[in-house]
Amino acid sequence: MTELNIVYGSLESLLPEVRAYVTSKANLCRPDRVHICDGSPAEFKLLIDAMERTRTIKKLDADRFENCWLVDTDVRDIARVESKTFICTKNVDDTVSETKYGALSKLGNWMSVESMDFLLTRKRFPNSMAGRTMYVIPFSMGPVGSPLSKIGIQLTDSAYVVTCTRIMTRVGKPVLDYLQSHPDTKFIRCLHSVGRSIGMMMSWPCDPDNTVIAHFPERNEICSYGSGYGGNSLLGKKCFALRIASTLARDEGWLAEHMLILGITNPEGKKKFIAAAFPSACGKTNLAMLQPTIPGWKVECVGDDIAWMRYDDEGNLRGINPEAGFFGVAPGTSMKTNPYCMKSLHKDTVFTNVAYTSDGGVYWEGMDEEVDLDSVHVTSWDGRHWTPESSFTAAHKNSRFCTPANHLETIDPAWEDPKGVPIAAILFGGRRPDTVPLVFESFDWTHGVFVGSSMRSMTTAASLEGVVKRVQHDPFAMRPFFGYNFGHYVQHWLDVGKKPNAKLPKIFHVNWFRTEKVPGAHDHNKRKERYLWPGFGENCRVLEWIFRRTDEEDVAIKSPIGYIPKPDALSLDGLHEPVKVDKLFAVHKDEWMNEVGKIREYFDEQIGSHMPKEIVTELDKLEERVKAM
Ligand code: O2Y
Ligand code: MN
Repeated sequence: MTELNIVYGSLESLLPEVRAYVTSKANLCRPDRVHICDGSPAEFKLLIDAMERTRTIKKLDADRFENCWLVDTDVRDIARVESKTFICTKNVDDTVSETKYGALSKLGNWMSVESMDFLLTRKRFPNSMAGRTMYVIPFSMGPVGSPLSKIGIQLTDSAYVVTCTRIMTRVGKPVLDYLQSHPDTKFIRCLHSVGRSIGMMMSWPCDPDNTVIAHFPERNEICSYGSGYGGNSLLGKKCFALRIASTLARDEGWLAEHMLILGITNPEGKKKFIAAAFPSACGKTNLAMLQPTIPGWKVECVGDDIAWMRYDDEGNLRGINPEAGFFGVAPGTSMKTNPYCMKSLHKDTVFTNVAYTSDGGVYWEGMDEEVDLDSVHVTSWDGRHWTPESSFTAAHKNSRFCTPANHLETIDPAWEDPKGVPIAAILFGGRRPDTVPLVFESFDWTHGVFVGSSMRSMTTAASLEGVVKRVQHDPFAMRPFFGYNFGHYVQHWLDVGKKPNAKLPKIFHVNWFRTEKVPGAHDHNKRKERYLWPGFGENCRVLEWIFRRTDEEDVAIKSPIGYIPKPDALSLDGLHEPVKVDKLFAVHKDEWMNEVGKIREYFDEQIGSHMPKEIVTELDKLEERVKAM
């Protein structure tokens, strides 16, 4: 045991249990220095200085961007790595469902606790922080002290990770003070190292060949080695707030979900809150920050990625956003698609892997109205001169902005309410070019759980491995984020619906991405497709129908897959272009027979006997209804 070289803060500010954790991991990783974070402006300056010394960070033009920064990562460290992400439990069944026909689980990777402990403590972490500073970040997921919040302690050797964690969570002194006054609080242990990279002056140290992200739900611990990027390294986000929290939620009777929360107010001033689950990079941030096109309606944002929901004493399901910032996908975000977001990105924001303009600004695909490409030079995220004619993209497809939630003009007044907000509706959604109508409502809670279980969506670039475009199963939009056996997770959702006195939210499915073929148009031998629905701000028309349904208004008719809007019930006044309502809501027998087959195959191969019978019955009932069409 060697004496720790504390260069900022004091060990005495930590509870004995936290101190013991810091000491034991420092002895394993051997940092040169230890910095205990307080979240102060002085600390921010130290972090920026450290990143400027290693040329990790670049300041953007101060006239247009107040305290905004650009970071480019190593080209091999640009997204979550699902194949290297593990849940480690005593029994394999606690993590993954029964698979058949020799299939590997697509709903999580399991490794034994012993094997992972051996790998981490003998191979990965020894000396991994040598030459660097270990930062100790006390952080709260959710408002400090809320009964719905949880606390973590992250140890990391990346100043970038500390800087982003200060935006994405509540860090430092308020958390330490809370722990001192509540010494029995359980905290989640989060260890992160960018790894034993060759050459200490590299601007983005990482160890991609040896990356591993391990979760130990039975001892509330996360260990991440080798990557400094996003979900791999900001451990409060996917690792804690989804994988570990979903397990805590199962044990404590609540829900930790990959969902945005928005507040919607009608012209009469009546307000409701909606939670919505979409797979990664499918427009959750845009929906959460939507600017309605129908007069008199208002949408405000509680959160854009994660929802923790729990019943209150009156049986209302109440949700909080456990985060304090947005780590959103940059490409595609523009004044057209998300004006409120764009306006909030001019202050206190860290951009990662977007392109740099010669006038000290940023650029990404979709920003063509905002940046005059004739008057600036653009350097791509990976350092190449870029023009609109280039054969490569200016920004990486998974490039991100990291920005504080409270800078958003439409942040909901209740976004930090420690009680959470009452959830009136839950939406599931995906990118489906065919088969799935713009919106449908489930018949009841059990049918809604089936709808969540059978979600499918086109792949996106949010994961390193998810680059080939195809429709894949993504149940509850949680495919990469389950902390335990998916069959047990579905059972937990069914149980949540059976709570006595529960005022259950209605469950819906939405699909903004249905297309039709453009007659006669061909592109490289492929038929061209166009969207049937304008999306973005116009999605408030769908939210309006959902709002009315939560008031039990008689604006729906039964279809074989669920309730859909009665003819004329969806408000279409003022749309710039007419929409083909018949095509948007068509339910085709052949497509749904195919859908039923795909779902059955997936349930059988991936979940087997772990799938609750009630859900298999829902699938049987869907098949009967479709056959009878
Ligand atoms: O690690 C990354 O590439 C970011 S992952 C991410 C970040 C913010 C919100 N959602 C996601 C996601 O993968 O769902
Ligand atoms: Mn996400």
